[in-house]
Amino acid sequence: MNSELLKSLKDAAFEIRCRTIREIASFGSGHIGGSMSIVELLSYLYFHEMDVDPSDPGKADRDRLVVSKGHSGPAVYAALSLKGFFPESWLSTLNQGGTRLPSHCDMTKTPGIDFTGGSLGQGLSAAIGIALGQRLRKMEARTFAIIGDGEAQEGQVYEAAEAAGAWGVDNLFAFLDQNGQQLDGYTSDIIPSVSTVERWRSFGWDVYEISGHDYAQIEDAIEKAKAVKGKPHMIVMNTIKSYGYIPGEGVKANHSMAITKEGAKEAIEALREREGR
Ligand SMILES: Cc1ncc(C[n+]2csc(CCOP(=O)(O)OP(=O)(O)O)c2C)c(N)n1
Ligand SMILES: [Mg+2]
Repeated sequence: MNSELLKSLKDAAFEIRCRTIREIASFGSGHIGGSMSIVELLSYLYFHEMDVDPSDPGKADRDRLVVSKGHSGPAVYAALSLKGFFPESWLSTLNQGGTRLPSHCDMTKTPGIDFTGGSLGQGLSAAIGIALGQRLRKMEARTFAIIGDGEAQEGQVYEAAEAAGAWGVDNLFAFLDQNGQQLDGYTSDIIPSVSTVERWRSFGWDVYEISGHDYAQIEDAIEKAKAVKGKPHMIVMNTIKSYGYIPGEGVKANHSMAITKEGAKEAIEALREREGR
């Protein structure tokens, strides 16, 4: 990856993280863990990979992003505001009465959101339908989807996996946020699972395993995946839940946390210091 692009993506990620922390603090609590673990991916998709236009969010042949783990809304909204889909000031209304930014992503409320999440397990199925629709209409557009590793302990995900593999839905690029935790504990304590890579391969997918916090690895996996035809693509991202909200890193059950306005300032300063900004 060229150094100019890398710098611009790192700057975007830092800004998305700051906005996410402040946004959650404006409500007082929220889903910080699974928001922070996908920030590198969101910045890569919105600021490099995806063909989306903030001035025309409903454009029919745009790329789509299904954030199936819809509780990561705060980070998605931070990214959309930075991209220009709506003003940054909306972020301080997160989850409050009358807001256009509910705690879980809702495509009927927020410009730029392509899927209504909240009930886990369904997004990959929806993403397959969207990708097939693009294919039927002979569009160049792609569908991207983000699912959680706790979410991937639900059966519907594997019905979707099997169907997409069988149908060779190669304009579908899915990302598994393998942050090791679900709502109140470690995924391995809840269901110790077999290798995710082998599992997805067995369903006929084109599979990669990377660090989800490393832009060069994200780029490499997506570029390789784009060259593979006839199979859906799964990029398993090893991530740290709450990455960049330092008080939550390494904490068990850091899924949803209370953050005060003062705490937000301190957390942003700590991140600034760690990143040498
Ligand atoms: C069908 C369904 N069951 C349970 C929940 C409650 N719930 C919300 S988030 C969550 C944990 C999700 O874990 P994971 O998919 O790993 O998300 P992440 O770690 O990325 O936050 C659960 C169980 C839900 N939203 N939907
Ligand atoms: Mg998880």
